[in-house]
Amino acid sequence: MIRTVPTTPYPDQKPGTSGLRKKVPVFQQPNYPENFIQSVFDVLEGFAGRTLVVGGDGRYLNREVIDKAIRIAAANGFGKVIVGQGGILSTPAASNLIRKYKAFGGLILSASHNPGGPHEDFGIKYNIGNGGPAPEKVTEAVFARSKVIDRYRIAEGGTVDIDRIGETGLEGMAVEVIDPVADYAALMESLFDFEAIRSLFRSGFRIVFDAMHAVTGPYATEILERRLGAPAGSVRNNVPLPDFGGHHPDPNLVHAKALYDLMMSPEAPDFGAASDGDGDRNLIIGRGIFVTPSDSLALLAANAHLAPGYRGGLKGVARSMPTSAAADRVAEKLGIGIYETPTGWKFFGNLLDAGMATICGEESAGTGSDHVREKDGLWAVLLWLNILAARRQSVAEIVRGHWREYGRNYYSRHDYEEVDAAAANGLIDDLRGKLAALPGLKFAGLVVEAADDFAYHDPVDGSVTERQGIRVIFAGGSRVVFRLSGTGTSGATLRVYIERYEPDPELQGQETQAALADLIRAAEEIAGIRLRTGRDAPSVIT
Ligand code: VG1
Ligand code: CO
Repeated sequence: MIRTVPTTPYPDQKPGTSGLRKKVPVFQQPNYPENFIQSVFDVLEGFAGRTLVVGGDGRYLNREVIDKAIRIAAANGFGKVIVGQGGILSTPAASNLIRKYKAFGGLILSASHNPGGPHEDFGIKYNIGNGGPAPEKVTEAVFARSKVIDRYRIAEGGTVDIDRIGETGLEGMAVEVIDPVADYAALMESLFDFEAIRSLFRSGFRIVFDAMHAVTGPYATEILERRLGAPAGSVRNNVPLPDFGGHHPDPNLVHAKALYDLMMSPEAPDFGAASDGDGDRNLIIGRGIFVTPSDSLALLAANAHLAPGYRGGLKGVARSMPTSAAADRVAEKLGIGIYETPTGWKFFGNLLDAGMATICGEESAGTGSDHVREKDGLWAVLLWLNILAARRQSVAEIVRGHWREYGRNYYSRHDYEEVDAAAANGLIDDLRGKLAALPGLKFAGLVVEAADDFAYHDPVDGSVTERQGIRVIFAGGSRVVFRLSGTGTSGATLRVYIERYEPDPELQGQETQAALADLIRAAEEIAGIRLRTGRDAPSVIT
């Protein structure tokens, strides 16, 4: 039976950098997910009879919200829902399904790298027909709608069994439960030289992939162990758990420390990698060497032609503004376009659709290409493996060779998490207010050459997105960027991004924080972080 249920709006359903993210108890309020999902459908047009892809990263609330989403979709007139078995779909796999089956769009349930469980985070994101996150004009419309919504429609009664593969129905809508891995694995086989990677493993090459008890477990086990022949046990923590085993499924040097320590030890395998809650991020560590995501983007762009899917070369490279300029030098050498976008994958969508960029990346451990419209953790791991299989050099040799050729961009991000929101906003507002006065001033002995608040002019649709981060630029391309996170769920998170270019191979072997020490002091002098946040040190350094 289809019912129209009266409801009252919640004022806080504003989608952030990637969708609506809140604590689980917030999502457990009466009608909270219903309001948001109905608000999404209310602003969309033309989906009657069309397909919706639904799936999530398996975190706490995943099943409940999937059941609601299917019922609300049926009541609103979708023709079909495609859902991953058990409610599981990684973010890139969902993007692929939307594209492959020409769905109208998809709902992805995840809070990505944020922790899960009854007191942790949950999230809902709407993706459009190109497979990518909805652009700002859609998310803004959803937010506006959520503030006035007064009813939602839902199909009640009947069961929706998301555990049995096959097609059933609900109030005239088809519900197809599919294997979450099969289509994605096939896509990867079409892009990479699986035979070359198999022979790399046969030669004794060893990998450890940490799925962090998140969504990539089943994907990595199928692809790395079953199809590529990595020894059983190469994929660790491979069972998705609703609370990720109590850890943050964030593949960085803090939350994937066990992997990092292994890779720095005498027992290190050749290659270490990890992915996040929803499978769109990647961490790459060679034996004895961590590869920064910004460097990884540059390296993948420089070597992508070694993989069959990119043999014809790249159309262009795009990176988010805070990502280091390492990729710019590769694009310059290849003679292809380089684009600088605001933080968040949704800004790459137009460039990918228009055929202006092939590979995109963010400093936050996200890389991907035009094969889907999301960043893709396992894709990055497989491209690395394909490159290693073709070059038969170690990760360290490849990285150091890259620095010698292009120069090294020392890079680090300092996060101050859960700081007082008013203090964080005040810090950014004050910086904004004094931008014009900064050029020519000296901080920690470094002279400011330019300062601005990044604004993006989309070259495809002409839209302008302002206030995307304060950039303070010093001589030689060194810079410090300040911005506030759009994905945190408590207080505010201040991110400070620090970068310095070093062309001289003799000076490329320094420890990162030491190499950036002057810039780190300059950032403190410019923004007064300690005084304003009351913090002596960042909560996370990556
Ligand atoms: C962070 C990252 C950003 C990324 C976003 C979503 O956003 O900095 O680069 O796109 O998370 O990643 P913010 O606003 O907190 O800095 V995920 O893995 O949530 O999809
Ligand atoms: Co993610």
